[in-house]
Amino acid sequence: MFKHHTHCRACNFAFSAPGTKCQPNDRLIPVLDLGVQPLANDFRREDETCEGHYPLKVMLCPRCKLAQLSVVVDPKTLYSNYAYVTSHSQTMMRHFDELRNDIMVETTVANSVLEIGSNDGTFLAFLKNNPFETVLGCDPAENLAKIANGRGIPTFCGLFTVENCDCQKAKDVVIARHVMCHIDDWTDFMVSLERVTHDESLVVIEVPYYKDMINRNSWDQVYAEHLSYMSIGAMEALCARSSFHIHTIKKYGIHGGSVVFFLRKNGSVVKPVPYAKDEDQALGEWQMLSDNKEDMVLELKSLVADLRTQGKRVAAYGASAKSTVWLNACGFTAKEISYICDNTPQKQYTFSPGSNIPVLCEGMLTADLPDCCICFAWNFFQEIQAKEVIFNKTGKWIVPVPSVKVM
Ligand code: DWN
Repeated sequence: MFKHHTHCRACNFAFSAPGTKCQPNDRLIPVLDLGVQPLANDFRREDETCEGHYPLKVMLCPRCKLAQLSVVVDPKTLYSNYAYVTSHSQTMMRHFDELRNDIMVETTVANSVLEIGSNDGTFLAFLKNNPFETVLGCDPAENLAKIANGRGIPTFCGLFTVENCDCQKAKDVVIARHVMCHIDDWTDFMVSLERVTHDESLVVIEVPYYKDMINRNSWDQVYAEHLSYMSIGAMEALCARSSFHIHTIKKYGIHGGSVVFFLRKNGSVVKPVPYAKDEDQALGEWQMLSDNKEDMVLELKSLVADLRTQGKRVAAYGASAKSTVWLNACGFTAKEISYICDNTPQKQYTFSPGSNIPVLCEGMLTADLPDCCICFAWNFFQEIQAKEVIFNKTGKWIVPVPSVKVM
């Protein structure tokens, strides 16, 4: 199930849905089109049916320049039983440490924390008694909320909405890591934030930064979960119609480049810290990304075809959401890519959405030693390469982002 997106979720600019009569400037501007694709995390076992395919098109708001998908897939379809689990990698733990330190720089009041989109509670477990006494999670994935509650991280299983958060007490810190861009109704989101915060609360919103996507050619972060591709201007437009303002901004390398917006309530005694604004070249940047996407898909297809002609065996590493986007954009199946190695139990012994390439455990790479391996978890490549010492001796890595490269 999906619906057509008809209002910019940042500045609320009303534009006409496809097929209706409208003036040229009141329509979202199409900037990147990946055709029709399966849901990026719809990893299913042999006897399970997939959720189907959906349009994957990025449009740009002509007013605030927020890039956003043309359709919205029902969140219950996407998240009730979710395959993505927060990484336990050293890369992620270093990021948690840096983010926790930056939160503590911005606030002295840190007894209670709510995390929206808390997944299996990994980040909250990191923050518990370090320094937060009270932690609470909120996540719509029943399978992940069960894990979090089982490990002693109290987690409300449901979407973060006004209706669901009324019962919550105000928290000193509210964190939303890589969840805001998954949310359709930002007006409801900001009102919900107001309900769960007090006058001096700190809100910490981490999202992929669209300029890092442009600079790293990471068009593979476009999939049905990512309804919006955040810019500083879009957050400013949203805050302008809310009771929050941007206190400060910090950028991080995690997930291919992310930005954290530290928000505070209007009227807070803490004064905002000046930050650099986006230069507005969004239309040209997205059009360049779209052109680069075409070239990169052709490059990977022709590289894999050449390797197969030479009789080489090609596998992949990291059954990421990004891998699903690549595999479907290239039209690969198990004929081209034998399997994908992955350390997520929820994904192992399933099949990649659309390509039906089997997902196997990490150990398969050393056991099988293919000639080449495409790392679709390119954002963790250094850490992955460092641990796959046997494969490094005999095989070749292919890293597809920011450009298709044989390492
Ligand atoms: O917004 C989102 C981002 C934050 O994470 C979610 N919508 C979905 C998800 O995107 P992703 O699936 O592209 O995320 P990752 O974390 O880049 O995926 C990495 C994949 O690689 C995971 O399936 C785990 C796997 N992996 C592995 O097998 N061995 C990762 C590491 C570091 C490893 O050592």
